[in-house]
Amino acid sequence: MRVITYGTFDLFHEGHRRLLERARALGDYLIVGVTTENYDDARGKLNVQQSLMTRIKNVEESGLADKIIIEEFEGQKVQDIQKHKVDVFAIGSDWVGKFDYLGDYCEVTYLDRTTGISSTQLRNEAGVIKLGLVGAGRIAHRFVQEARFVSGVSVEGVHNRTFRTAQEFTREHELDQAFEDYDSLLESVDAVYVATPHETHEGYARRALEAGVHVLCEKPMTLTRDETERLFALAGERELVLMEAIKTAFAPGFQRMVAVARSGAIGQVRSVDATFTKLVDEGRELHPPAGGSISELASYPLVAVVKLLGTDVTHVAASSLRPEGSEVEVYSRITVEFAHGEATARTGLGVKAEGDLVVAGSEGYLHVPAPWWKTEYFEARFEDSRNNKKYYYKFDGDGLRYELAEFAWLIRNHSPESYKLRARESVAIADIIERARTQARTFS
Ligand code: C2G
Repeated sequence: MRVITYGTFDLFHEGHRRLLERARALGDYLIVGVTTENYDDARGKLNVQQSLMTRIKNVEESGLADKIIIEEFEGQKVQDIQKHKVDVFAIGSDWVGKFDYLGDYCEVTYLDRTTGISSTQLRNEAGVIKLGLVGAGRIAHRFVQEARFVSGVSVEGVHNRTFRTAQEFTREHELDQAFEDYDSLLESVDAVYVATPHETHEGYARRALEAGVHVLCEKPMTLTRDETERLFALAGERELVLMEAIKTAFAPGFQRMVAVARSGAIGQVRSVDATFTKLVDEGRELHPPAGGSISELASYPLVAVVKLLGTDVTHVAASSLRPEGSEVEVYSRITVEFAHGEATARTGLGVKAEGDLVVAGSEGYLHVPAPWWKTEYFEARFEDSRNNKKYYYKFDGDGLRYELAEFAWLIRNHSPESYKLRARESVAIADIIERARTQARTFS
C-alpha cells in the first residue's frame, strides 16, 4: 500500500513527526509532499519561516519518508495520486472534509491532529511582534482585519488624534487599549503602522523611530523627497525597519509581473503607462494641505514605474486639472523620463478612466487590466499573437496582509529593507510626487 501526505513542515515538531509515523503505518511506502513558498503564498499561508530546502531536510531527517516530492500548485494532489499510484491519502484532522474529493482516486484518511503544538505557536514563541496603530480611519479598519491573517503579529492598541475615535475603534476590533498619548503607545509596542492624514505621517514616523520603534508608514510616506530621505537615514542610524505601505509592491502577482518584465520576456522595457482613478465626492482627499489625485493615488502607478524602469529619473513633468471651485487638482498626468525609457502615470479623483497598466518593451508588451494594483492576472503580448501568454496569481482580501507579512519578516530577520520596495525606490517616488505637485501645469 502506498500512502501520500502533504504539508509545509515549517519548524518541524512533534505533531509533524507523529503525523508522518501514523501515515506511514497505514501502508508500506510513504510519499511526503512539501509545499513551495509560492504555493504557500498562493494559498494564503504567509509567514512561513524556513526555506523549502530546510523544510525538505526536516522531513528527510525524520527518517519517515520513502520519497519526498514538491507541491507547487493547486490541484497537484489529483495528479500526484495517479502518477505515483497512491492507495491512501492521509492528512491531519484540521482538514476534515476538505480533501474528500480525492476519494475519486484513492482512500482518504484524516488523522487526529496532535494537540498543544503547532508551527504557528513555535513562530510566536520566537517572539510576537507587538504592533500599534496610529490613526483610526478607513484604512486602519481594513488593516486590523487583514492583520489577523499574519501570524506572529499582534495588534496591541491604537492612538488617534481624537481619543473617542480610538476608543470606538478599540471596542469594535476588540483591541486591548486605546492610547490617548502617542508616547505611551510607543512605549508599549515594537512597531507602528502609521495611517493618519498624509501631512502628519512624517511627524508620527519620526517620533516612532526616535523611540526605537519600527515603522510601516502609509503612502505617500511624506510629500517631499527631503523628508523621506531623512526618515530613511534616521531608520538606518537606529537600525530600524522603515517601510512604505504601498500594498501593490508586495502582492505576489505584481512582483511576478515585474520579474517577467525585467527578465527580458518582452525585450527591453521602454515605456510604462499606468492609470489609477477613484471617484470621490467629498472628504479629506479633496482638500489641502495633502489632498489631490497625486498625493492620494500616484504612489500606485509610480511604484510600477520605478520597479520597471528604475530610479534614475532624468525629467518629470505633469499637467493637472483643477476645475473652478475645487481646492485641489482632481486629475493629473505625470510623465517621467529615463535615459532609456519613459512613463506616464495618470491619477483621478474627479475623472474616471480605464485603470490599466501597459509595459511596452522592444519585443512585446505586458498588459495588466484593472485592478492592476491588486495584480491577479496579466498577459504578455507579441507581434505574433501565437506567442501570447497569460499569467494568473492569487490576491487575497484587501492585500494589506502581504505588506504586513513582509514588514514582520524584515523585523524578525533584522533586515533593513525589502527588495520588493527599496528605500531608494520610495525616495524616487517621493521625488516624483513632490515635483509633480509643485511644478504641474494646471488647467481648469
Ligand atoms: N499536524 C498535526 N498536528 C499538529 C500540527 C500539524 O497532525 N499539531 C499535521 C497537519 O494536520 C498536516 C501536517 O501535520 O497533516 C503538516 O502540517 P503543516 O505543516 O501545517 O501543513 P498544512 O498547511 O496542514 O499542509 O498541501 C498542503 C496540505 O494541504 C496541508
